[in-house]
Amino acid sequence: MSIAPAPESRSYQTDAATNAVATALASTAGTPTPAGEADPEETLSREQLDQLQLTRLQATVRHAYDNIAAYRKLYDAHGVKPSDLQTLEDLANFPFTDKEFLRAAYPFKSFAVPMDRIRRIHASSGTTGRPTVVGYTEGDIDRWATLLARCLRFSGVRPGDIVHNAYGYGLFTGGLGAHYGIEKVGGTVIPMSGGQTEKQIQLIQDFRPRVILCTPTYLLTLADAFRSAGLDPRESSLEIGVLGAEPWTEEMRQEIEKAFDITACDIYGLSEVMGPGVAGESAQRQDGSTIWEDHFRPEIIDPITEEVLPLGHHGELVFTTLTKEALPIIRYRTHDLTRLLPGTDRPGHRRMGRITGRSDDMIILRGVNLFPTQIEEIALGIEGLSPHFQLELVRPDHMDQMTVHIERRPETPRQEAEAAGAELARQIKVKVGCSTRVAVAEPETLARSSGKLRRIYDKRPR
Ligand code: DLL
Repeated sequence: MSIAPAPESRSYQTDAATNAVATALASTAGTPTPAGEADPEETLSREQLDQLQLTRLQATVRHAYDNIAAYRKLYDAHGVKPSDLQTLEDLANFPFTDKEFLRAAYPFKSFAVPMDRIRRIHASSGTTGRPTVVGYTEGDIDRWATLLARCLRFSGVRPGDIVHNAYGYGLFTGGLGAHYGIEKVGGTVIPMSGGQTEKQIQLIQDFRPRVILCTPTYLLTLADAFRSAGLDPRESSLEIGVLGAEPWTEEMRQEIEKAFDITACDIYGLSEVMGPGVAGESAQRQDGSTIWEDHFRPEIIDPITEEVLPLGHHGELVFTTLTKEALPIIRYRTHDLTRLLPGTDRPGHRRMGRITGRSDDMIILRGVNLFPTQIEEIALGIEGLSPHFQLELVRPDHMDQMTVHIERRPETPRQEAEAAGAELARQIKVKVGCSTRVAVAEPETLARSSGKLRRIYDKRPR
């Protein structure tokens, strides 16, 4: 592994304008909130949020332009400047950014503050090439913990709760991001991290946490491990799961809730924008994650034409951060496909629908577009099939073929499971529009993951 060169020495703006930005951002550091109550900014009306967003957006764009060479270059090339941002709608005139934009600034050139103000680094692995590096100031870390605490509270977590944190610790934002939020909400954190499944079971039995944080697929792995140990997961102390980091369906929520007899809520986020806690779900409503719009401005765009789409339309989620000091990110293309919905429990803040997939996870099979969540949804509606499946793609004789490898449920006899597999193939053909093979596998034979699960094994020649 190569050692990154020291960042070039750069000068950072310290004029009155930037000081004003710092003051505007600093004023957002977390205000302690009594148990169960909303932060004052959580209850702002849409009009108040629009006003707040505009002020923070103007400060963020100015901050990025003044302190990050890549933004200055991008905006100069596009002929836009911070002062062009007079209304929220003006944001649409600014160019998008993406993973490549951040990678080109590897490792630290995307930071808008001097290195001595960076308190923490995380990185998202990516499957190839350089990781995407993200950095946080002390204020960023504090705001992150506040938002995470907000999500946890929204999902029913209370001060005094013991919280088993099985998101991976390390460069991944899940573990540490959740950790500080649990402390901030007044909970007791068990910093378990991912993996060591048997140990997880032992600690859940002994420490009796009320809440668990992990990916939805890992919670299913834990359910199986409980049963293998002769224990009933429904008898565990767990009452709430705050689950995210990978796409999951309503059918999966029901599967998990039934397995553990818990309330399962969604939590969404991505490293480039902050980490977990960009949006969280109300335990009362379970109607999709509410985006914390005092800190993030979401947009939905058509991924092909890049046109901004109205509320309710399905497309690619784009985020602009409003209070980030170290790594302001403007119009960042997440590749996550979903739609924006009006606010409910927090009426001013919009919600997001479930992520149906990532545009880079879309399988194109003989011209038909397909996402693993579609298979999950169909499979979980068929008795005898488990939620453990993988999609294998091959191309013999220049013809794409997909096989769904799916485990039967342990209590379902082989013959019945085969019939269920044939039913799965039939329903995929009817609902998705493509022919697939289904291979029914024995229980606990397909790969499990302690974090984000890989569903797609694409073996087609590039
Ligand atoms: O996965 C942050 C996170 C950690 C979120 C723990 C929730 C819980 P990244 O590794 O950068 O960050 O991956 C971000 O994961 O763009 C989505 O594709 C996916 N993702 C995250 N949360 C959800 C969710 C973390 N609730 C990428 N539903 C995102 C669906 C999700 N997909």
